[in-house]
Amino acid sequence: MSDAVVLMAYGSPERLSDVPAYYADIRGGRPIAPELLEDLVERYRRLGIEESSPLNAITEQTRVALEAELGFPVHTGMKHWTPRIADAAAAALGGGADTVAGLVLAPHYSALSIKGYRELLERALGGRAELRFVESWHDEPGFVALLADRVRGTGAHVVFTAHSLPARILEMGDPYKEQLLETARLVADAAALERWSFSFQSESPTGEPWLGPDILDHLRTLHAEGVTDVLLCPIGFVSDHLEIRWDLDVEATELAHELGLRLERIQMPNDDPAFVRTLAEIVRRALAVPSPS
Ligand code: FEC
Repeated sequence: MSDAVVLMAYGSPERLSDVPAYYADIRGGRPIAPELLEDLVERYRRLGIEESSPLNAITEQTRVALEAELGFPVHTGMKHWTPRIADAAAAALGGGADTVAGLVLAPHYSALSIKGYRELLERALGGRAELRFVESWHDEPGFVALLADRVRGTGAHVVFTAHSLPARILEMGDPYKEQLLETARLVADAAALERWSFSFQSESPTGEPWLGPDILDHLRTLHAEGVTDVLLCPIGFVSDHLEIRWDLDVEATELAHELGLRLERIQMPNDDPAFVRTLAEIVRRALAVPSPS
C-alpha cells in the first residue's frame, strides 16, 4: 500500500494581475461588480502580495514540514488558485499512491466550504485511489491546546472569530456554527478564560444575509459595555492571509483605534511545529498509520 496526502487550502493570487481570474473562480461564473473587483485589487495591493503572497508561501512551508513529519508524500492543492486540487491529485496518483488522505487547512465543516474541496478531490481522483477525506477537525486536542496556549493568562476579553457564511446554512442544518462554538468553548475551558465571546468576520457583499455578529459591530458592542482590551483569536483560519491581515489587522484595528480599544491578535498557527504535529496526527488517524512511539 502506498499513501499520500492532498493538503488543501483556499489559494491566493500571486500577482495583482491574477486577481480578476481568482475572483471569477471564487464567484463560480456569477457576475462581479467592477467596484468590488477594484476594491479587492486594492486590498491585495496594500498587502504587498507581489512581494510575498502569505497564504501560498505558508501553505508550501506547511506542506514541506508535514511531509518531513509523516515520511510520505504531501501534495498541495488550492481551491481557487494554483496548484489546483486536481494537480495535487494527479501528483499523488503519478507517485503511485493507492490511498489518499484529503485534509483541508480549515477545521470546521460546511456544505458551503469543505464539501466543495471534497467534490474537487473526488472528481480528480476518479476512483483511482481510495480517498480518506477528513471532514472536520474542530475539536482536535492538539489544535485546541495550541490555541489555548496563545490566549491563556491574558487579561483581555478574548474574541474568537471565523469566516461568516450566508445565514441560509442554518436552515440547511449545516454544522458550521455549532462546530465553531464548540471550538471556542473548548479553547476557553482549556485556557480557563473568564471573559470571551465569538463573532464572525469577512462577510462578502453577495446580496443575501450572512451570519453575525460581524467583528466590527461586535467591537462596538464590547466597547459600549465597557470592555477596554480585546485579544482576537481566529479559530476558523490557521494561517496569515487576506482575511487576517486585512479584515483584522487593518479594518478591525482601525476601528479599535477610533473607539480607544486596545486590540491585539494571536499569532496564527502557520507552520508552527506543534501545529504540524497535530496535522500529522489527523492524517495518520485517517490513514490508520501508527504514530511513531
Ligand atoms: O489570502 C488570500 O488571498 C485568500 C484569503 C481567503 C481565505 C478565505 C477563506 C474562506 N472563505 C470562505 C467563504 C467565502 C464565501 C465567499 C467568499 C469570498 C471571498 C473573496 C475573497 C476571499 N473569499 Fe473566502 N477566503 C479568502 C478570500 N469566501 C478574496 C471574494 C471577495 C470578497 O468577498 O472579499 C463569497 C463567494 C461569493 O461571492 O459567492 C462564501 C470560507 C473560508 C474558510 C474556509 C476555507 O479556508 O476554505 C468559509 C483564507
